[in-house]
Amino acid sequence: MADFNSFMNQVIARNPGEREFHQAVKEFVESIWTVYESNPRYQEAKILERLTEPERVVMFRVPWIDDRGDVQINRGYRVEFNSALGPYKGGLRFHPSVTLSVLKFLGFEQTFKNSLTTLPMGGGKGGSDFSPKGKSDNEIMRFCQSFMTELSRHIGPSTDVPAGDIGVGGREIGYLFGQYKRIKNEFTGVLTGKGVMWGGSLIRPEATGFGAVYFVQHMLKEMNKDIEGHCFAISGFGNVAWGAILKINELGGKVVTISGPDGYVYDEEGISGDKLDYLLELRLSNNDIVEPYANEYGATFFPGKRPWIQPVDIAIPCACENELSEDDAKTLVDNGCFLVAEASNMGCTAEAAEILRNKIVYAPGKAVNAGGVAVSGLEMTQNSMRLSWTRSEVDERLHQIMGFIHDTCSKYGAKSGKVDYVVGANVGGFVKVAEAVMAQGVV
Ligand code: 2IT
Repeated sequence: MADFNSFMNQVIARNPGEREFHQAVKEFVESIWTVYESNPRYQEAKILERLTEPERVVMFRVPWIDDRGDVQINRGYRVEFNSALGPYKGGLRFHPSVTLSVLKFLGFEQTFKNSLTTLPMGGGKGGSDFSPKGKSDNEIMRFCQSFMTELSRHIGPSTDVPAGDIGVGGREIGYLFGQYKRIKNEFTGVLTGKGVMWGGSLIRPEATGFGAVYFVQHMLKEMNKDIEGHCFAISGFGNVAWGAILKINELGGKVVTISGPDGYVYDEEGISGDKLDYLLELRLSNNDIVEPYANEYGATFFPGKRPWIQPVDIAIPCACENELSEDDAKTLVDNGCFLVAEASNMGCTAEAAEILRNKIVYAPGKAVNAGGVAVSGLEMTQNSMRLSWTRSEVDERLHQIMGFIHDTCSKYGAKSGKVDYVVGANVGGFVKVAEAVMAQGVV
């Protein structure tokens, strides 16, 4: 008989010190355990042992020369987690917090997220501890070129298709793509998030945020509510926050917060119109601070604080893992927040997620933020067909996919007239991957 605690102990012993990876595996395995326990086929095939072991991990040196002429060394990674459903697919993160543990947790989660999208994509994640903060455009280009010089040996349009994540946007994808093309002498869909003039998909920059809001619309519909008239707290000020705010405004909601590593901004008037374009400027400034927004628009800046102390109806974390703690969850609930949807990956700590799940309505990142990778999947399709779809074609498919994901959550997470989105997303993502692994034999 399988035992959950001994399984987790094995995972911890095999991956010492990898806290984020342990956290992601624990949350996932806990919620699929009854399915696993009641399925001897999965146990005999050691499905969980196989799903928690990446198929391949590549780690490499990334040497580059800064503007002063000094040699700099960073560490590059690509975690190719699981290819049962398609080529490895997932973003690249450039941030000083990047470690093997972080990328393993992200690659693990990506596998089930990608499964939920209904598109044929395996799971992977990569990146570097490189910090774009304060770097010049030329430094970023030289770093990207050096990173890709090694990464190009391991990826390809039918093997592994990276994209952006924190610290990797359209500019970085451009430099990475250029170097790949130069090395391989091939113009292929090896990366997603490309510029629309050279193979990118319309709506990809907006997709994670738009998809998250479409998912929230479905959650609200279950409660006979909608976006209009509700007040939102958003964290972060990057690509995901931007897309989410854009869509919330369009649907009649009001967003009053954004945040950065320096603190959060409260804008009573709501973040809309020109203020949204200003977010894009802030990101490209490479300073990684949000305070200038407050100065520009006369909003209030709370240094060193997170936005979760602000009373709101709905909170959407859009920054990074473990950005919402147990205390934050309690404060949100006490202040009347009734829904939290993670647009960041594992945005809530395990303790926070537990509180939100029991007291209000909560959905995890792998369901909520899957719109980003879904439109990446659509970019791959368009690249294979060598044509591009219109904005409305892509948006319609994104809508449809977020609806499918919500249906899957409802199907597998139905619990006394409500939806448990953690169980729904994890079991829904798991069943497909597990069946594909079974069908493909011991490989
Ligand atoms: O976390 C994510 O799903 C992403 N960073 C997007 C991955 C992708 O391949 O578009």
